[in-house]
Amino acid sequence: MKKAFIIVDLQNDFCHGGSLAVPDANAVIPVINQLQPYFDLIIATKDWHPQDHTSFATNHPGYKVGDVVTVDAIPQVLWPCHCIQNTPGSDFHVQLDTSKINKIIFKGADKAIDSYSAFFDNAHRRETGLKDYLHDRHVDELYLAGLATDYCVKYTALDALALGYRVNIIEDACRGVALHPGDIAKAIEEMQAAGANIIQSKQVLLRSFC
Ligand code: VGL
Ligand code: ZN
Repeated sequence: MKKAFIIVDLQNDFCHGGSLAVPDANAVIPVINQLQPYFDLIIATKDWHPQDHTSFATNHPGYKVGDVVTVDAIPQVLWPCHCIQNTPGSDFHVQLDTSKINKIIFKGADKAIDSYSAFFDNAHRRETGLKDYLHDRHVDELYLAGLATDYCVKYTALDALALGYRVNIIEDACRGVALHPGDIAKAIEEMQAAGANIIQSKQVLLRSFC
C-alpha cells in the first residue's frame, strides 16, 4: 500500500502578492519541496476557475468579498477573483518543485459550483477523478499540505476520511485564510475530530519510509 502527498493549491493567487493571498503562504514552499522525496506518489491540486465563477464577489452585484450567499441551496463564501484558468494567477508558484508531481487535479472548473475538496464539488455531485486515481494506484494513506488550511485542505481531508483513507495533515506545511479569527485552529480541530492525524514536517523527515 502506498503513501501519497497531496499538495493543495500552491498557486500564485494564494501566495504573496496574489489576489487571494493567504497570510505567510510562501513559508510552506521550501517545506513542501523538502518533503516530496518521502512519498510514493505526488499529487498537486489546482483551483481552476472560469472568469464567471460563482465564488467571485464580482459575479454577485451588491455583495462583497467575505459575504456568504446561497447558490443552488449551497452556502457560498464570496472571494476576490482568483485562479482563473490559464492565467498567471493559477500557475504553481515558481519556487514549488514541480518535477516530481505525478498528477495534477483541477477543481472548481464548473462556473455554477465551488470545489474546496480535491475529491468532490461542494455539493458532492461530481468527482474530480482523484478517488479513482488513488484507488488504481493502491494508495491507502494521504499526507496533506498547502493552502488553505481552513478551506481546501480541510475539505479535502474531511472527504478523504469519509472515503476511508488514513489522513495526515502536515500542519507546519499549511497556511490558512482566517477570514474570521480562530478559523485555522478550528479547522485543525475539525480535521482531528474527524480522524485526521495532525503532524509536523519534522516527523516525516525523521521517519524512513523505504
Ligand atoms: C481556496 C478559497 C477559495 C483554497 C480556494 O484553496 O483553500 N480558498 N478557493
Ligand atoms: Zn477558489
